[in-house]
Amino acid sequence: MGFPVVAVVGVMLQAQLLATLPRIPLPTAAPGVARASVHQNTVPAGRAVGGKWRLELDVVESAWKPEGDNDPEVPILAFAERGRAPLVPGPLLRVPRGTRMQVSLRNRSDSALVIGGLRPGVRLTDDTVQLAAGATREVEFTLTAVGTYFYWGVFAGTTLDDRLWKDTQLNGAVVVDAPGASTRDHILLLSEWFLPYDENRPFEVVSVINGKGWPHTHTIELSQNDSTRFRVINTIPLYHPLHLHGFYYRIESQGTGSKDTPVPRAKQHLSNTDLISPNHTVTFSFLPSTPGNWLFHCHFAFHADETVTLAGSPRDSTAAAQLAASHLAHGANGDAGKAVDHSMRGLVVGIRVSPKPGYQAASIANAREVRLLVQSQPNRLITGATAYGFVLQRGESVPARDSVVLPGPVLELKRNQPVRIVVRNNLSEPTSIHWHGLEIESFPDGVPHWSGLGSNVYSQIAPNDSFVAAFTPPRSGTYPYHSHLNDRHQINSGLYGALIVTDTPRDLTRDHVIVVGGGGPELLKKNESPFALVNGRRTPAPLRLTVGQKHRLRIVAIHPDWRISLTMQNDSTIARWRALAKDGADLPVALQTLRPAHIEMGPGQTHDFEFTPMVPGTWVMHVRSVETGWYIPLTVNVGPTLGSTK
Ligand SMILES: [Cu+2]
Repeated sequence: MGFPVVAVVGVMLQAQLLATLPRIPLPTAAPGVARASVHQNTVPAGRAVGGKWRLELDVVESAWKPEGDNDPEVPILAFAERGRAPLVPGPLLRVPRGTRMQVSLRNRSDSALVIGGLRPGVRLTDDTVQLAAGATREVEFTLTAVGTYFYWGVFAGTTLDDRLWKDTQLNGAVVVDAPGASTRDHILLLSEWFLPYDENRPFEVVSVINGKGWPHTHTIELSQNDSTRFRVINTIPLYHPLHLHGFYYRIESQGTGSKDTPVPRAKQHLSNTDLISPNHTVTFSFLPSTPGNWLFHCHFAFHADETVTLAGSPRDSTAAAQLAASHLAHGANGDAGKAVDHSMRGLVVGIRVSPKPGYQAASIANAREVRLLVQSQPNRLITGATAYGFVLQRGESVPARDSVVLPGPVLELKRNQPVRIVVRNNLSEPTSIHWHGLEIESFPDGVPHWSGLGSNVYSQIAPNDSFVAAFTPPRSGTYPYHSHLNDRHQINSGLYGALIVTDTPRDLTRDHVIVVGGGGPELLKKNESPFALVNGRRTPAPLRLTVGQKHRLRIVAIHPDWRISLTMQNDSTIARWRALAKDGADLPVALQTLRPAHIEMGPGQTHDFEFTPMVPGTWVMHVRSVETGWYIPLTVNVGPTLGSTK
């Protein structure tokens, strides 16, 4: 299956049109409105009054700076405790289970609103409060269901999913604690301010965690080996594949916003990358066992890059005109590949783990050396674009400088065996490589200007320079490795592959790798790439299986822009496979179940399955983006037993 040429040309024409339209100035807040403050959900709002907990919430016109002091300020409606500054996110509602709540709501804006989410466990239709402009209402209820939730506001006549810029920050965390439970946790509320235009102009958007986008998000400070809990609330009407660097976590509960469901202990498994649905919550805990600087971030590249920043957005018509002129000068796609312009933005939080006294990093003695070259090959991809990719150097003979392998070669590492991966950058731009999911020291983790410990901070790999990533992989499993610099461009162009840690060498007749990744750079600065590859091709080579044998299928999802779905079927029959591992960690026995061969995955996730075909024949693994765009079938041929006469 290929892309119709017509569609590609259409998209390119659109790209040229878009580039000619200037951005227009952002809306500005009315003079004199209150400035919203941001906060980290550490101090519960309200006060005890006669055996009840009283909370007085106003909705006010406000001005908010979602990024730095010199970045744009935008108008919003915000929640404020009566008599106090408006807050993004709204004031924290946190009480013990059984608390009788008395909430006073006042709408000081000039728009009719609907407020909801204050009474978790109550049906949505019973849990909304109509609030006309200028109106005040009192509601009283008891909070009975332990968990993580959020309250919200929307313009009357619209729903949570309709919110655009003005009402998008009307969100506040709700946490109901079991009596005596620890409240030492971190509550992270994701929101976005989104302004689309009717004309063919780039939209304006900023995505934030607790009111700020990277690099202005609040850094979470942890102590080595001091276990912690995150409560994550997604008020954005989009999925996010959230990734924790360096550590595995266990999901303790998953919520819909109004209902929070604990995960039984036997079904809690280790993972490091999970999709959070729109308006859902997730609560997980982890042990930060290795000190240094780590990240928790969205693994959709365009939720953690220049797409989701207002920095540089025009604030007046002069700036808009200048920006339009520079766009024209660069052409439709002229600056997409310049890593020098790139920095992370949006849905990224830093985590700093302070070392225990006397901490010493494990020494990497007697390491095996692997030489990994980062190179490019012009005109290799469907668009005629340059492919970026990896190639392994074996022995003394140096691979051609314009050779790349798509996807990157499988890096085969042995558990507990130290390795020195010498990454040589033969690109004409900087790069950086992240070993996704490996529990290693921070310094080789590969986040430019962040990974490291104390003053020993890693930078990036300059053109013609090398970096030695030295570590000892502690766990056998399936992982991605990929660029962590200018991710959207570099990963879509091919800088990704599978890294497999084993105890014993793999039997390649029974152990198969399926890597789903990018197939070409985005065509427009703010749009996703419509191209994908399975095992480096749009028509991937068939897998060859043997009847009656157990086969391990290792699936790596590393397309930076899309959720993908994989379904293995034979006509209308869906195969059955046994789940073995997720994100490199073996599943608990209770989860190693036989199930239909269907899985949805976000970028950065891996899943291992065991498949035992019982009859010869042909299966097809249907690989597609969940949202739209592309479909790639992978044929799975099941041959007779070796030595069989039939
Ligand atoms: Cu995201």
